[in-house]
Amino acid sequence: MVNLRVGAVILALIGGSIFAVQSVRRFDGDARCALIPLPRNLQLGKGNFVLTPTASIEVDKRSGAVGELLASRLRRSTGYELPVRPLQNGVVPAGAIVLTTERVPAALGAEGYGLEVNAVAATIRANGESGFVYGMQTLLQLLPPRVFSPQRVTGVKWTIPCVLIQDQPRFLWRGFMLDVSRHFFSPAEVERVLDTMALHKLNIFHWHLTDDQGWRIEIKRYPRLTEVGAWRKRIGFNLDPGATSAYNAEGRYGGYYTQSDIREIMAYARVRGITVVPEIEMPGHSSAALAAQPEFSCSGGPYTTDMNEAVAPGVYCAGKEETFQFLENILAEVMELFPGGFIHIGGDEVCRSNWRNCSRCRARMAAEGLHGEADLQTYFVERIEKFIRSRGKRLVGWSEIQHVGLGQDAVLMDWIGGGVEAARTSHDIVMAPVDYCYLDFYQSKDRSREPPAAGAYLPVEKVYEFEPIPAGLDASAQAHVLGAQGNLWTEYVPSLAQAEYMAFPRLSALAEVVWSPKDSRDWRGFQRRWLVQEQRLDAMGVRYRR
Ligand code: TNX
Repeated sequence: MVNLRVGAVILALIGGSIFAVQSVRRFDGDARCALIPLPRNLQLGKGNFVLTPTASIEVDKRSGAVGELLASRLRRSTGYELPVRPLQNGVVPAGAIVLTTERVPAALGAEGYGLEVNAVAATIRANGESGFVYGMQTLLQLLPPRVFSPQRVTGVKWTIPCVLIQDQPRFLWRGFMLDVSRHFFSPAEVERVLDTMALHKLNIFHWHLTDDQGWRIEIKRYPRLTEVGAWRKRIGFNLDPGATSAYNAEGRYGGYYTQSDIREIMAYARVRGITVVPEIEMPGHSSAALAAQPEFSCSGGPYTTDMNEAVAPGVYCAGKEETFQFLENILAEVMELFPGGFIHIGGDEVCRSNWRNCSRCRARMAAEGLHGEADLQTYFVERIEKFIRSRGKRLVGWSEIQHVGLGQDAVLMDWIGGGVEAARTSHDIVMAPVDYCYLDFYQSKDRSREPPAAGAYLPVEKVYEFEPIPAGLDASAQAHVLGAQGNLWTEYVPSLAQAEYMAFPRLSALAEVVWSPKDSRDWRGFQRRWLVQEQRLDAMGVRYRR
């Protein structure tokens, strides 16, 4: 048993006499360590560590940035001005919080951390930045929930129970997707979303930046994409125009992120251990781009962003060479902004009927020996994939790219199937099946008591039951399951308040699914711990569903 062995190593290192050796499940009802997601191994000791205004945060080279982040978080709620300083010769001052790469148990890997809290000090050990980020989140969750308040809180004794934790995630890809096209969320709102992700040790923010109803990313070479494509006449989707404040001076609904907004958000994400995966939809879901640049469609337009259906007929012309030049120029700017390794190109729900009636598309099919529009879609995605690969990035695409002869590096994101087949042909996959991961679905069967949502029903208990590894995969195919993510499509989500209502508690349940060991899953325990998570979210001002 890996857990026991690592636990024993840590105990040997610090002399574990105050720790009763008991499993994590025995303690998950203890409000003092109601952690979400549940750590791999937790032992609760006797007594507390008390954080005082004279404490310090001791860091080494790899932990300086996280140390600063921790200091600023603690400053806001406790009012303590804790100095962040280099750990001197391993000497730990009494009352300190220590973040160190020294004596890290080997089994922890890149994202793991150890946390040892005793009456004298709280020590996080990790191999690198992400481990420190997760150790910090656990430390914060062990403090009274009001530590998450953005304002100073008085009258709270800032104690942490003595614990010994060894933790690391089950999956590499622990994602959340936000659709900012159907509804626009400001940079400040996106950063709040990143805060709630960080709280849950989620590490991939999939940013759905373009779709039929709005183009949200500034592209310097094609300014019309945002001048035209970022705006629509009205909010649409039969929603109350007062539900949002995202209007411009002419009263048009929408908005976009400048490249400098994006750089700021990227920095914000990076220190929180979050990789941002941008999505630029193609060849379908592209009405907003075509409203701005109709010359890249088959018919020449016109196209509009003003539509209330999730699926619209906006499709790039696959016959014109200029289309590919246009998309590659866009992707080149996107890759500059997003240093992470993944570029999502959508690929879902392509209305191919335009192609059937287009002489250029037919000429392309003839020239390339393609039999019909489905083959043309394959050609399209393969061509873009080659471009992305030539720039050293990995393409990610929705289920519909499954028939494409993709390079080995491409990743399939399964929403309606295709994952099993892709994993069997040694492609990495991310699971986001509609049955378990669609956070735009109703949370209650009694729709009259819920805000309007997408058609289906997905209660939190069902999300909690989700198993990301599809049945029937052998061990080598299982290794291709990078992880899973929750998707928040926003046709019916016009505000951050409602996005939070749709996301929580379901995203908290999913965070445990992707982080915690499969055999530690315990719905009753999760419900008890959720009551404490509610207090943390209250302190953060997050408007979750009770
Ligand atoms: C399908 S999931 C879509 C989205 C919609 C969503 C509504 C996917 C790849 N495409 O465009 O917003 O359903 O639930």
